[in-house]
Amino acid sequence: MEKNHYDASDITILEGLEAVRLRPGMYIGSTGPRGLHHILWEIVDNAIDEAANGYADKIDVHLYRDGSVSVEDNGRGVPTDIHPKTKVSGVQVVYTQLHAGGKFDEHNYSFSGGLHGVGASVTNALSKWLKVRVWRDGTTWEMEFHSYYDEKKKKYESGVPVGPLVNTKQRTKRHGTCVHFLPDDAVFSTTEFSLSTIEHRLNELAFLNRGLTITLTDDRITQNEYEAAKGDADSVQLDLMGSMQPFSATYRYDGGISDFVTYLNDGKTRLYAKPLYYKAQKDNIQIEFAIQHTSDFTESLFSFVNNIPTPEGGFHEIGFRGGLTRMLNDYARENKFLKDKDPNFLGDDFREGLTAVLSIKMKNVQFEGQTKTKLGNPEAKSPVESCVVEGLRAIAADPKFRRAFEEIIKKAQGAARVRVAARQAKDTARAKNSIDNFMLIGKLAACSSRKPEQNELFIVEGDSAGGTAKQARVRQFQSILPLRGKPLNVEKKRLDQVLANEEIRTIISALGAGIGNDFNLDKINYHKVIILSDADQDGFHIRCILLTFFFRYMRPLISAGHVYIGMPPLYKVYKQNGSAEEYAYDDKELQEKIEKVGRGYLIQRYKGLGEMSAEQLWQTTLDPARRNLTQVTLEDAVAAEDMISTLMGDRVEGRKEFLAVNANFNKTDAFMEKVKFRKEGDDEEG
Ligand code: 1YM
Repeated sequence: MEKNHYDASDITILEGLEAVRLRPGMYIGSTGPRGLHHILWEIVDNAIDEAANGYADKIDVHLYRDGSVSVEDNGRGVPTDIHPKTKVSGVQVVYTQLHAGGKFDEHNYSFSGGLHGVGASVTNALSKWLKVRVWRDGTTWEMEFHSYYDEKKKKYESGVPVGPLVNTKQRTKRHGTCVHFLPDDAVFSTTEFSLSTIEHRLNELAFLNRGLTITLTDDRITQNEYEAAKGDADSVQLDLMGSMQPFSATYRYDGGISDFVTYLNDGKTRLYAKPLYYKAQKDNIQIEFAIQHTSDFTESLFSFVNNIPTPEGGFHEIGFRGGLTRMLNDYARENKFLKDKDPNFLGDDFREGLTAVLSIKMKNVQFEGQTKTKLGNPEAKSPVESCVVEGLRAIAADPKFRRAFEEIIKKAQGAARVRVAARQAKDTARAKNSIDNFMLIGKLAACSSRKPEQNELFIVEGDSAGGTAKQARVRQFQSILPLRGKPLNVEKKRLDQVLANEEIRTIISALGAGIGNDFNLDKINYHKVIILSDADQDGFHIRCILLTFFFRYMRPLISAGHVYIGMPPLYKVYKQNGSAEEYAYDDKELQEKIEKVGRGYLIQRYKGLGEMSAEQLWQTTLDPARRNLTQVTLEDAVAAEDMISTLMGDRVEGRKEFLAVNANFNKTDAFMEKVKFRKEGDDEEG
């Protein structure tokens, strides 16, 4: 391993990589699972850019059993000629210089660099080894880099070339680039790539890059194991091939983001057959959108800037919404859906049941917001707005789409009618609020502190468990709100019906921050809202209903990380004589605790929270020092949307199956897989 740099010109370069080693967080955000995947996205981004520029149409991602990963494209191949300024090969520049500069990043690189875009050299700096193979000019080139501890210098050397770029002289007609690397376990807290994260992102990239074929292979798991994990147990026994073959999948969408919308609306009742799609370039911004309305009542807009999701929205979304409202109001008036004396529809009316994907590409993006996923470029607004107006006009002019626009207007008319009714219901609810506050005195055991940052609201299933929790809590900062029955399933209800439900109103007034568009995160009375339900089907259902409610009507509460799941233990392992007492939260832990307690152990299985004494409930579930809380995050709004409609929506069959599979929810929880959770105190989500 003593073969160091072979060329003097490496020195300055390597100082850059050293900085990356020293402060990985500055370059990739964290050294947790997010950062690990980030270094993969850097490489994938380069391949995507090559495809977006029209030089490649295939990308293969391969996960290996040794923890390494490779990305291959069939583009031009990273340049192999000598870079005039640094006097080393293009390949070496790309993998050893931060933000590969010089002649290489003038034109084509214009659209990359957003959340990612720190460059492939960062991947190299944080890998044990990285191997590049380039097929270009009829031959095959190879170069390898490694990171190691230098005993003499007493420090880490990162991303050092093992040798120069070599022309292997293997003649080939191929062209393209393959990058294979092993993330350094000295850098990352975990080096295990998540198949579901990668699947999801590659699928998304395939939607966003129409016609591009992306394949994913995972040697770590067989096709059968994958299907079994997905719950497709029946097909497993039959498929002999699948028991040997590694998991692999191909993503390709010739309909691009129109296919994306179709996918998002799967299982929903669509108001017109095909999504409406338009693409244009305005003021150096590439804009495309696809929309389709369903019979649902909520809006799902998924926006992207340079292929990066922007769940926090920003100026492009503002432009999109503005354009939609303007064009559709004009259309409604021109076609006499609105009489002269009628007021315009509100934007909300046109967005009821709307599923939309908006994808723009622009230079110099500025990301803002809590998670840096909000577009902060004001200049994006007006081009997007005029593109939407122009696009929808062009589509509406085509007689084929006449019915679609009629349906959209009809839907808006319904929404406007309900809006007026909801306003009245809300006023009633508000008037009733003072009454509710009285009722709450009996129901909500409020804490004494007035500091929302410290305060916790436990929403507890059942009056009896609620009573125990009231005894067990620390009065100063813990509030208890027992829920009587199952709260209303909010998925298919309109706002006015939701507000008419007593349990829901109780939660709204306890939180004190309003609901829907009026929801104001700054006003919340609690920074931890903890759902505490039994470890059985009913409890699981209640939890899902509450999460759906928060997802639909208080989404910022989830995105800001204020919602948690409290995990009561499933078992107590103890000795009759009281010399030992341990709690286990799942079956695996049960085995551990049995071993710990040793001979003569007894097991108590908790069927519900109500079976616990106040003392036990405090020790296991309420005490911040000992409890097991999982934070709910909206890592992935698409997956959440999907799961919530499987659980609660039209697809009743899927829901039954799901509940049956997940009856033991502390152990295998597909919901948890989809709507990602994180443990209290973790630095990031997985
Ligand atoms: C598996 C990862 O990196 N492909 C890739 C990268 C580049 C090119 C082609 C490329 C770009 C340009 C010209 C250009 C890169 N080149 C550079 C740099 N796949 C992967 N495919 N010729 C080839 O942008 O002008 C950085 S990435 F800087 F060297 F041009």
